[in-house]
Amino acid sequence: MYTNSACAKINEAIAAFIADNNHLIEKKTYGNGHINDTFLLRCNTPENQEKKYILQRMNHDIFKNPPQLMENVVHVTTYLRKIILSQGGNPERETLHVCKTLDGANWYQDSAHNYWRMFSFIERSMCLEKVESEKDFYDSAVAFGNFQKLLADFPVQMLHETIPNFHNTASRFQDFQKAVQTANSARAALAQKEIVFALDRKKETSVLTDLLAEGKLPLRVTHNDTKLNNILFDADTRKALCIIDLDTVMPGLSLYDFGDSIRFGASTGAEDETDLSKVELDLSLFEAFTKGYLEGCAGSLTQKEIELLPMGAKLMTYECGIRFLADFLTGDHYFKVHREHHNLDRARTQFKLVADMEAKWNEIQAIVNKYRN
Ligand code: ADP
Ligand code: GN1
Ligand code: MG
Repeated sequence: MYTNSACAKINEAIAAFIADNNHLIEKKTYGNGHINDTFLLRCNTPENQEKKYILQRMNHDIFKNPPQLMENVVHVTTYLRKIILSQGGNPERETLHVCKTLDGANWYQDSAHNYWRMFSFIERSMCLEKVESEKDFYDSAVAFGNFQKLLADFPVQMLHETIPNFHNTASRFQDFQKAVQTANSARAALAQKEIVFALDRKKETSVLTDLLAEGKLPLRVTHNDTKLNNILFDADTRKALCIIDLDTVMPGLSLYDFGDSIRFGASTGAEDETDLSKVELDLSLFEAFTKGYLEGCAGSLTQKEIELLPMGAKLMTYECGIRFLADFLTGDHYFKVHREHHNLDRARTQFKLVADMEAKWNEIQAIVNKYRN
């Protein structure tokens, strides 16, 4: 069982990764991820140097097979490391480095069955929780596009599917319908308007998966969780530096990566903003990301993919909304929540954005058309 109190085992995990002659100066919770438990460790080495690490307890309720997940992460980072080196880059900063346990393994299972992993902390980097300038967002787009391009020849058969049907919106819709049927009635009453909004859009849920099945969209190796806080920026140059959170790197559609970035970064409000008047799609940010993503993919996207970028944005936003709402209706077991009705607030921002995308559909398409050919 994956429980919150299991972090009591953190010292056991630290001892599995860090040798006795390193002095632990500090450990603290870190970052704003919704899924794993992330800690920053500061150590003093025997040479009296400070070294930082990111220690994470992987959420094994969500990722059912953490050893397979770590196999993916090691394969992908080893592959990226070689390409980055061959291009004259610095792999220590431009991709994650998985630290081994003292026994030489890529992960550790503690006595309460929690799975842990450790990464070198990327120094002089920063993580943005919200877009602060068009340039930041453009840079993140180039980096996510480039990430996909770098993995274009990665041997797909080596990747495990860490969460099956992760961005299969039609299958997410079915899960959502089940959540509505089994919902806590008080919560369902609070979310009536949102439930109707979600059910009304059933028809569109299979648009992308149908095109994939018909062979009209190519399956690629994609990141699948391209929100802005899954990229580190160089604190000195403010350039996009390293794509992190590789837990869901799997075969997918380019539209998933494009769409998920838009839903998080091109919104004028935070993902959990409660004042919905502050939430809309910023067309300038949409344009900056579209331009950057196409540049990062460097001509590898097909005309069909480009044509469907608006649909990718809308469906990823809608999908995230129904996932938040389903979690709210069934008791908040998936996404970490920090206040009452947090997941409902999150679902509301996603649906507000979907509605705004629908209202601005012609403008969005015009922007994408501008960058076609
Ligand atoms: P989650 O899956 O819960 O979102 P992430 O892997 O995204 O977890 O990590 C959470 C946060 O920790 C990130 O948003 C980032 O701020 C920070 N982080 C993760 N890995 C590193 C790293 N190697 N160096 C520096 N910061 C990191
Ligand atoms: C989760 O792990 P994190 O916080 O980067 C989730 C994404 C959602 C996102 C919403 C494995 O991402 O799918 O889009 O929250 N990750 C997983 O903020 O479910
Ligand atoms: Mg993350």
